[in-house]
Amino acid sequence: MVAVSFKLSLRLLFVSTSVGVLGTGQGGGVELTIACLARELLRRGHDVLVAAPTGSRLDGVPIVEIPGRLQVPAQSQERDAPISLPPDPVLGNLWDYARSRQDKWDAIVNFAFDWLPFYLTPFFRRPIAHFISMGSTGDALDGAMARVAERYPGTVGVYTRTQAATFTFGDRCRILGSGIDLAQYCFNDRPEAAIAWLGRIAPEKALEDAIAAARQANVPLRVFGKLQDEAYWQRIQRDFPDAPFEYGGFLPTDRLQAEVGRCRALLMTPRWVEAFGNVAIEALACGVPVIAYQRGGPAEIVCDGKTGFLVEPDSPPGLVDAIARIDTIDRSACRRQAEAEYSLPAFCDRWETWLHAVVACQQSAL
Ligand code: HBI
Repeated sequence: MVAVSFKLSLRLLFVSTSVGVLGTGQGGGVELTIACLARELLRRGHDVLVAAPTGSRLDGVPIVEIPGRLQVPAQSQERDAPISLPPDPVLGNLWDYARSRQDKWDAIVNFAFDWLPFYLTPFFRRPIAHFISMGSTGDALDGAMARVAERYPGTVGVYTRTQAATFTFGDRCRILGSGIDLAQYCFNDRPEAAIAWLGRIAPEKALEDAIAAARQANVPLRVFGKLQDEAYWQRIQRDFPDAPFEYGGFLPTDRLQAEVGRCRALLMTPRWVEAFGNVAIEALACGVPVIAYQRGGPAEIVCDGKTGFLVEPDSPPGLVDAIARIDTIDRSACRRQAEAEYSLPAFCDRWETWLHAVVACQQSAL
């Protein structure tokens, strides 16, 4: 007789992405996911602590700060790149912290898109739920992820089906979707002329396509997000000296949603398989239609012709054509889609079910 105690409230240690200090935008969309989930799980009575790089701050979320050098972003590496760690790696220090305190937690939740936590999984006594926040970027990491998906079925979660399909083990991933706290986003039905672009300013996000489209459509473009790649930003300034765009900085949610809500549309121009695109549901929550390349997560979010337009990837003229038609979209339909599909309670329900399964499965395996 195996006594499996089904505890209603879980003790969860979240281990953060290793490329950014939480609260600065360096961690990209997964930062928003960590913040929303931690707050909602705490509200529901679970015990949650987030281990994150020194300097991390998330309102209402207990954080233990771990020192060390940030990891190089996986998407900046070649597919066949060897795994590398800087001296005094924050990634190593995060996982040494998790190892030394693992018995205090029912499960550890990994948010780092890195080889180490997947490799270390068999060395832990406690179950690790791995949340994968991007599509496949490298062979060595894919291999470590595939081994965990094989040996620990049900412990790997992703945002979308499209994202899962970029991995050989895609059929073993739990599709969790995404969600945001809609109470923080106000519906705005009276947009001004400008269109918006949100995200980390880095090559894989192809901001240059959005600027080219805005110039061709002769509409002002407002850019918001973490200035991640300085050289890339300089190239953009040099290549588009006369384009009508302005940089609004990386804003906290309350100010970002007010700025985006005033815009006629959000442009999403990912050069890569965007795993999800949290910025798309933030825009929809404000009633802002989304014009996106038909690629990755946004292709699963935008209802073409109803809450925005999906256009041929890497084609600024396609973006221009969609901008010309954007006023045919009913902005309240955008808000309704966010409420129907991306509410935080629904998202957190899916995560709670998943995490209980990960804990129960490990107990029965004892
Ligand atoms: N790269 N090596 C590495 N580790 C991460 O955790 C990571 C990353 N690149 C991007 C990233 N995380 C997040 O910005 C996205 O997952 C959202």
